Amino acid sequence: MRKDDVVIVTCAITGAIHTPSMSPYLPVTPDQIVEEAVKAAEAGAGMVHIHARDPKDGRPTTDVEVFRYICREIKKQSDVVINVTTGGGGTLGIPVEERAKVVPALKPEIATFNMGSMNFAIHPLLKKYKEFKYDWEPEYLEMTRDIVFRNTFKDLEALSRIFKENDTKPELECYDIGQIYNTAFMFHEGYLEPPLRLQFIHGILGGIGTAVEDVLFMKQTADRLIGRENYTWSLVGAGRFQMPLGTLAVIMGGDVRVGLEDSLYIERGKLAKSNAEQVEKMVRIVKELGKRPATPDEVREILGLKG
Ligand code: KMH
Ligand code: ZN
Repeated sequence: MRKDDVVIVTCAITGAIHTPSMSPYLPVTPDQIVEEAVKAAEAGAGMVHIHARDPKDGRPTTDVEVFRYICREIKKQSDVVINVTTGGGGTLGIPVEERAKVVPALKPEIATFNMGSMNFAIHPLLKKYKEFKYDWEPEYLEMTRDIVFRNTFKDLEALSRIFKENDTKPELECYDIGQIYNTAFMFHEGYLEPPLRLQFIHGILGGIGTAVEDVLFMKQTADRLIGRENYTWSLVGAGRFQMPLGTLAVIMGGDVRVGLEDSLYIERGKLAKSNAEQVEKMVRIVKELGKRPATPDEVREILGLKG
């Protein structure tokens, strides 16, 4: 039985949204990603969420060997739970088997499982950031105007098979209400086994917004369709909603994700100097609210990971 004063703080280290020119603190080489992950764990993150980037130019990649190196080096220094992405790098439009090949290759304890097709646009960042070090950066942002982040039911079925075969726990990423319905469908049809792990992602252009009502709507819909006893949940607030919505999630009894994947800032107008800085801030908030961050072993127990 989970203690209700314990909160899982996840740190998403680099992601595939931000590009190297946007912040000098965004880790892009494998060694930088490893170092940031280890420091985030030392600051109180019980889980780190990992994307890989091309060591040459920081472009997101699905190269399994880069993931293998990053995971191996983190494990040498920390027992933090490693959650790898199957969300895609390089282009969000690539087929699901390609995006998920890291699962059979590394058999991670937990990995992301995106719950539906949607627009997933980051091109508005082109207005904010005008100077780029690499040519791929503006092209990558522009591309998101015209691609669909594809996760059809056939894809979801394929993914659920891949996760089961490798005993990897799916973290079910829901960016909008319809994806809670998709999750409930997949659960009731037997593709997903309880206890489910959901993550509500608020503030991606193409998904649900960042109002308190939006969070309540996601949570209440999940309770109604899936059943409170069948899942645990975490929340991501994108951009400037990272800390406020994270705080709301902690108050509501959920878990929380921070990290430079989701926001480059520590406060309005001030870049975060590291992932650990954001973890420290969230851990301070968690403690102020009378709770504490879960250790990696508590994360394993709460989520039922293979360890
Ligand atoms: N980039 C986040 C909004 C994934 O990696 O598959 C969602 C995410 C999903 O982290
Ligand atoms: Zn991610």
